[in-house]
Amino acid sequence: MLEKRRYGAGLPASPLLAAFFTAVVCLFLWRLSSCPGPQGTQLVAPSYLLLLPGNATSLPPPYPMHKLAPSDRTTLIDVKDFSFQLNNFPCNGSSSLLLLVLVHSAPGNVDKRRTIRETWGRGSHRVLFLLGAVESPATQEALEEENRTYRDLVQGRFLDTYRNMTYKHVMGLKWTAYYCPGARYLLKTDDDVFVNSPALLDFLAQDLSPWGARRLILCEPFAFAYVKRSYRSKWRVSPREYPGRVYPSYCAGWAVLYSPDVVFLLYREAQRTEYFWIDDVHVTGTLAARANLTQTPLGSLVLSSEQVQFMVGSRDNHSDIGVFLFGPPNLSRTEIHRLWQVVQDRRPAS
Ligand SMILES: *[C@@H]1O[C@H](CO)[C@@H](O)[C@H](O)[C@H]1NC(C)=O
Ligand SMILES: *[C@@H]1O[C@H](CO)[C@@H](O)[C@H](O)[C@H]1NC(C)=O
Ligand SMILES: *[C@@H]1O[C@H](CO)[C@@H](O)[C@H](O)[C@H]1NC(C)=O
Ligand SMILES: *[C@@H]1O[C@H](CO)[C@@H](O)[C@H](O)[C@H]1NC(C)=O
Ligand SMILES: *[C@@H]1O[C@H](CO)[C@@H](O)[C@H](O)[C@H]1NC(C)=O
Ligand SMILES: *[C@@H]1O[C@H](CO)[C@@H](O)[C@H](O)[C@H]1NC(C)=O
Ligand SMILES: CC(=O)N[C@H]1CO[C@H](CO)[C@@H](O)[C@@H]1O
Repeated sequence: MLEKRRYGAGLPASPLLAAFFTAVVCLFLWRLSSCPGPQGTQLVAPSYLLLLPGNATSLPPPYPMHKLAPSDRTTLIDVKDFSFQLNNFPCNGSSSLLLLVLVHSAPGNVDKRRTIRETWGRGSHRVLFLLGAVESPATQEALEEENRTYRDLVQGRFLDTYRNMTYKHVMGLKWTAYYCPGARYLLKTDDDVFVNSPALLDFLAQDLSPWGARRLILCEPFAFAYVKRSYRSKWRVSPREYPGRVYPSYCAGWAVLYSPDVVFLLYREAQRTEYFWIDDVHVTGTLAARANLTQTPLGSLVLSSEQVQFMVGSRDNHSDIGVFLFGPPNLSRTEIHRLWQVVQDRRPAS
């Protein structure tokens, strides 16, 4: 049933197949005992599990909401009177959705949001933009207008500043747990990233599983990253904020794919863990470690900046570059439009 697909320079097929079968075996073992972790085997066992039709319904539900505190709904980490200023419910009324995408966006990035809506935001997946609060009433008025037009904004009552990004990330997990528990996969990304959404949907359904997964954090992991102590660094962290010298292994925040059980585990951990402002370190590193979760590398399913320049600079469809799922971060709107055009040209018209 797993069709062998060529991912160009991407993940080779055989480790994926191996991952798939190990996952199936693990799934059988899971209910009898616990699955062997990477430490228990010589092979690098995948840290995630894939679901099959028969298992999808027999496993414990990914969102045991009763395990959360009674005040959970109105709490966001240390904010005790949390609420959504703008909210939308695109998942109501459909019990299953393959992919939900939550895009971190700054309130002023109206053009970046428009670019995503015009390009990779289109398709059978759902895309929402996560925002914090703004101080200017005029900006808020503009956001409400944008919300009425596109119905894709989620705004929380915390100020949208870069030291508050962990609120945004955890708000995304909260939103998913409360308002979109049927989504099989959650992608967290940023508004300057290109997501090859048609290829990503194929990858989820054919190379992972259309019924979803468990314990999956798919991303570009960083291991042994030193805590920056230099006063010149934008990412300077004081010893009081983070006493350790090295961060736990964590994901580059611009493309992180979560399975639903992971969304819940990280959310629950976040709600009872002290705030730390570098959101990718905190959520995909510190909290993941506390929940015994490990990251799976995306490998070469990500385009390099050189490949983007090459694709943006010439006219053909670049079938030689092979399948990729993400462009790198910090892309301009022109680059995103061009990549979308390439992706459209490469796909057979349907
Ligand atoms: C969608 O469902 C949520 C809870 O599941 C509810 O709070 C919300 O009011 C619903 N919205 C609509 C528009 O149906
Ligand atoms: C945002 O848009 C949705 C959909 O049009 C609407 O139901 C909701 O009331 C809007 N929220 C605000 C605060 O304007
Ligand atoms: C967010 O950031 C601002 C300014 O950096 C700060 O004053 C505020 O306390 C932070 N937290 C929340 C919940 O808004
Ligand atoms: C994580 O694993 C350790 C050691 O195997 C165990 O003691 C701990 O209870 C686990 N924590 C969670 C949240 O599963
Ligand atoms: C992002 O791209 C701009 C030009 O498009 C460049 O000036 C800037 O240095 C880049 N930033 C990072 C962090 O790469
Ligand atoms: C892409 O270009 C190659 C060579 O120019 C061509 O053979 C191929 O059919 C094109 N693919 C699509 C989907 O247009
Ligand atoms: C534990 C469990 O539910 N296993 C099932 C997983 O799915 C396969 C295929 O549908 C079943 O044969 C197993 O019984």
